[in-house]
Amino acid sequence: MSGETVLIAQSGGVTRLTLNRPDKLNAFTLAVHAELNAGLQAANADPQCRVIVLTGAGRAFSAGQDLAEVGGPTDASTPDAGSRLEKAYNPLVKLITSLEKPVICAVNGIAAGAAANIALACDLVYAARSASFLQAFARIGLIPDAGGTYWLPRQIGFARAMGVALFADKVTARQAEAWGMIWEAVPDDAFAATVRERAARLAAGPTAAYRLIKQALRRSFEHGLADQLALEAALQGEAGRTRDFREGVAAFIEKRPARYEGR
Ligand code: T3D
Repeated sequence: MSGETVLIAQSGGVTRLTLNRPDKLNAFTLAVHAELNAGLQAANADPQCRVIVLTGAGRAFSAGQDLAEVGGPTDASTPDAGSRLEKAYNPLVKLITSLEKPVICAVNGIAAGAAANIALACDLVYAARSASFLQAFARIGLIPDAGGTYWLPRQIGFARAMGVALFADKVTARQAEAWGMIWEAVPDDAFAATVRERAARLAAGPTAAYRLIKQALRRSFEHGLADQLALEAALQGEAGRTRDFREGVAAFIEKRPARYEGR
């Protein structure tokens, strides 16, 4: 299943996709987009996959768009920045946010440019303490993209969003955690094991309910209270009809661990 630029491995209900251009800090090319897109779609459709982990090989998560692939501003043969977003980054962000399984982003090292915002589109972000997030765009005369202007004000507030976008300084993993931009900054020596343990824990959980939890939280951005309450009632109706709900209640009554099947 692995391609040249994205490695794919599956074990114990967890599908791991690793961006694999370590010598270029896993910068995104069109080939990376194509392989990542196909890998995510396959994982979403695969009944054996209950959790997806996205990470990077080597010392970086990713340095964002491969600037060598961009071409000069006068090179008429390369698509402009806006059309690259429409063709590659926007579909990727929409795909990640529509996946039915929990998506963990394991930020093993720097996440710069579009890659920082692709991380923010994932459901849970774990970062190694030595990792950082860099809205690198203003350093090269661009604006935050791949959802950055959407996630940042919602996650860290307007003042911090403006500061990180304009100054384009690194945000450390611990700062990102303290600001509510990510779920957890983990000491480097515990990072790999922590991500493995959290992914395994989710993979053994009621993954049908996770799909509905994701929908409820993601759609809350579009709704007022009345609409959100109605959505909760509809999705809870669905959750209440799953085998996992019956099993969860039975396990509670019988004082034993639940055995969830994800349906
Ligand atoms: O036009 C459009 O497509 C619009 C969409 C834009 C989306 C974006 O993501 S724009 C933002 C693009 N990313 C950046 O501007 C970040 C560029 N990289 C850096 O600023 C630095 O590399 C880092 C701060 C991330 C890390 O610095 P450092 O000192 O640890 O590593 P380095 O020495 O700069 O990089 C190591 C190698 O990776 C180096 O290659 P070499 O010289 O050893 O062969 C470097 O050129 C390469 N590399 C790093 N980032 C990129 C890259 N190669 C291509 N594209 C990159 N983005």
